[in-house]
Amino acid sequence: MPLLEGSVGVEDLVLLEPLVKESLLKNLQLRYENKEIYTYIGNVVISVNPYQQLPIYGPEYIAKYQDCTFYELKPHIYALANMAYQSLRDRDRDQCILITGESGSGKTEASKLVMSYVAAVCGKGEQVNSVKEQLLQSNPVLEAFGNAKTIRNNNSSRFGKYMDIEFDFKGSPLGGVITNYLLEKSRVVKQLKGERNFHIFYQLLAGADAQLLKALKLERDTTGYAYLNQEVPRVDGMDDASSFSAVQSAMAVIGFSEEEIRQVLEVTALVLKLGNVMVADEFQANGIPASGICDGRGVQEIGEMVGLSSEELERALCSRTMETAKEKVVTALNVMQAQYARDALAKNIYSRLFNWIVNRINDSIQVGIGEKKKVMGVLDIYGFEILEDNSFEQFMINYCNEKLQQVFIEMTLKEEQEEYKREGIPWTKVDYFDNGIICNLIEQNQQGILAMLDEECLRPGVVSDSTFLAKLNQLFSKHSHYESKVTQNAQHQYDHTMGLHCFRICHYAGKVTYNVTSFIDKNNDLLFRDLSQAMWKAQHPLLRSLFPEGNPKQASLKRPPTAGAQFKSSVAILMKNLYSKNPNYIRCIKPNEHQQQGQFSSDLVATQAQYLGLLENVRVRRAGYAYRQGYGPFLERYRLLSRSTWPRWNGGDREGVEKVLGELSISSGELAFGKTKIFIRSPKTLFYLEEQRRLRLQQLATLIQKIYRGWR
Ligand code: AD9
Ligand code: MG
Repeated sequence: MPLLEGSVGVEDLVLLEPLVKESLLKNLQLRYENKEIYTYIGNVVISVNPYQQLPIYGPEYIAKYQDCTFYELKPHIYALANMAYQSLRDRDRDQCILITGESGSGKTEASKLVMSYVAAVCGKGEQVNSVKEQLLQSNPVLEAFGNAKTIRNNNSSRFGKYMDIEFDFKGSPLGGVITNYLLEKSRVVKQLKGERNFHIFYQLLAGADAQLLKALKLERDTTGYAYLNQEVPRVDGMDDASSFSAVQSAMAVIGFSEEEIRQVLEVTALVLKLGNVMVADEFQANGIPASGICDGRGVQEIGEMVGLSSEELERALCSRTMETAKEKVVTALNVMQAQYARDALAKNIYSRLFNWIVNRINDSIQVGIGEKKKVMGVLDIYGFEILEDNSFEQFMINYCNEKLQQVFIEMTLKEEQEEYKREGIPWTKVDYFDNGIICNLIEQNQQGILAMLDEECLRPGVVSDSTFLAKLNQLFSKHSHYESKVTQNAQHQYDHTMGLHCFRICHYAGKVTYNVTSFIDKNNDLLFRDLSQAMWKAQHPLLRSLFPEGNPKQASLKRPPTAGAQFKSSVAILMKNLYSKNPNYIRCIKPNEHQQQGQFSSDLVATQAQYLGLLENVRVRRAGYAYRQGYGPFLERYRLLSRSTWPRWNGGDREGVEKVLGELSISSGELAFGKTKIFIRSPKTLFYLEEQRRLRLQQLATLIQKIYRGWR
């Protein structure tokens, strides 16, 4: 039980004295500098990204953690994975592992550590191994299509991921299901300075052999592609060519046929080629400036590749058909509109391809209905975001984090409560900040911000981001968690730092100002019907299947749900799923902005500690009893403190613990004797015990030395 080691800080923040922000940061820093990247808050693991390979992973460490209980060894993700897996296998409790933190903090690496740990310890045999391989190989495929280099992380996941791993009653893996959230599709057509498009584009160009490139009508050189940022064709330490062969073999292991892999690559190539389709004023129709396609060869190549006439594609990209009950009106798009249409098409093809890949993986790893299952869910999802300019995407991400915080508080308290109940100890209610009010502000049916946004999107008449904001201002001006430039009431001072197009939410993690520009557009997420119909006409089976609404027979006038509504319902499903399981938390922290080992920026960590609610977490955990331990291990550690139990004790563990604590005259309010565990209220008592133990060990050492000298 190495909980208290002076030189590297406390291993469990529950034992921190005094419990303030500064000491929490100092403790994490001290540990980080000693390459102790993991720290507990009870059974929550805090992980600080080391940005270097530490020798604490692999089979030898897995074996060590496999044989131990949670607090026996140093804090580690393996300890958490082990506890979750054992509880699933032996106590039949479904588990979920929630990994949060900001970009680059190490969430995806943590999720892979959990998966590799579980794969190493669960089940054996040919069939089981092939399931494990499929589950593990889903990572390189999803990372190729869903990750990209950003300024914050060279391998940043641009989507949220939840994966259920399913086991049989013996704890052997049967398969799994992956759910993905909000792929950042705008990246397909535009990247910030210093960033790249999704890895797969570069991998394909670097890794495809000459024959494949020729078949896809691609050039190896990335400079020829408008959608690929010309500044950063390569990422340090990343080998695109070898990743490409790894992705192809991973797809094969999962069960993609050669034909399917070919079609996926064709659609990927199609997106790249679409970016090169130049739209410009080429002809004037009836004196109105209209767009035409300059690069006829590109369109023709695309057409040939996917079995679509170039005229059809050109028409879809450059005009728009408005249908009323009586007539069809075709209008030509101007250059800007046509470019917008082209980019919208590219984004849609890519994000639908990504969804298709996730579904295809699920087809392979899915477990048959009716098989008895135990489930471990792993959630690797974007953390709370405050950027310089926060838009619709940040609003969605922060909403999701608000919900996760709600789960966290409720489940942590519930878990505490259940443990006390199990142990027969009275439970006293804990006061905590309930963020339900913020969740409601965002999601409440017919009344929340998302509902207002949908209402604006569906309302006939002139609708704009400004009318949406006006509506919010009118409805929420008195809400304690809503602010804007025009809401001036007793609580809010007139704020000069906030733009006129902004509103601000006081999230549990801090205030975030959102710019409403393009909220309506992003929420609508509509693709011109001309484009979906053209895609559906393509002969290419995969491309065609991505646009079912393009089938004129199926086209209904009912519009698809908005992006906000879809996200809200997928978050609701996720929450329901999480609530049905026993939660385990990994909180990831990024120590510096430079992806550098050894650097610990206190300011940066302080902000994250606040977003992650670490202090609150410790507070909740300490609200009842800060520390608990089974009678056996507790007695083993402290029995040397009592003459009754040292050097020999023949009674039961609980009686032994009672003897030890009784002799030390610890006040009875500090202790609670549960059915299997002793509970200690404040860390000070534990420190006192540790100090007594240290003194006693010194005494014993001196005694032994004396005896030894006497012998000599
Ligand atoms: V993002 O929100 O997807 O942009 P993540 O997922 O939080 O982000 P990621 O796991 O990708 O971060 O970690 C970023 C990089 O940090 C990795 O590519 C590794 O180079 C590095 N990293 C993270 N965790 C570890 C670790 N335990 N050991 C060594 C690590 N390196
Ligand atoms: Mg990630």
